[in-house]
Amino acid sequence: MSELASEKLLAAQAAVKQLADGMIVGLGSGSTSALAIREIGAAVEQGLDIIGIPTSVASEELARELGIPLTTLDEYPVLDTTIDGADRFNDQLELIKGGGGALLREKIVAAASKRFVVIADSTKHANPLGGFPIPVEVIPFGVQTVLHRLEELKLNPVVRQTDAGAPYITDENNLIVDLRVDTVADPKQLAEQLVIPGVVEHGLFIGLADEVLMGVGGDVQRFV
Ligand code: ABF
Repeated sequence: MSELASEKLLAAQAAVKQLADGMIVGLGSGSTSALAIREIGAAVEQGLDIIGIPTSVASEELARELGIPLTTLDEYPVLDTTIDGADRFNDQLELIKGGGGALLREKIVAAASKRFVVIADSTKHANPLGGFPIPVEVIPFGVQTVLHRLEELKLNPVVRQTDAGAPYITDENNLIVDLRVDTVADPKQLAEQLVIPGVVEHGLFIGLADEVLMGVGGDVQRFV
């Protein structure tokens, strides 16, 4: 196993250890979350009694395959905890998420959780926050207007495409616009600038994470 994969696994295992019987658990998206979902699947097989709420179609399919009982936000509008990955995080626990395109459901689930635990490998730690495009989920009807405003703000917006060259469509049937900015000096200020009609949500997660568990070498470092 590569060092990166092992760091992800260590972080995922540390987060899954925190789970207890009776919890409603948000299941994140991406490769690190997939490792956590696999660990949860194994724990459920051993008798752990939790119910999951997936943040993406991909995570839902994986959880179903593993036999993890699932529910919805309609049934449980408040979750006990959510375990999810991130593209970048800083020492203030501010995150860039959504490289995998699931930021809208991820943010809804994280915000509905009493506890939000982020799992990451050591390449995700960035002070200042940056080094990864910031995704913005946009309603197709308003995309040109939103792009115009983002250009005015000098945020270098690019509509995300699939490998086949078609526009990338999210689980909620929206488009993703990636902001190609290097570093974000003031994430809160940028988040305020992104309140634009037509923008459904953006990938800056501020004031949501309770802790980040980062695999580094053979250890797990905890940021709170
Ligand atoms: C999700 O998966 C996303 O918010 C983030 O974009 C991505 C991280 O993926 P990985 O764990 O594969 O680096 O958590």
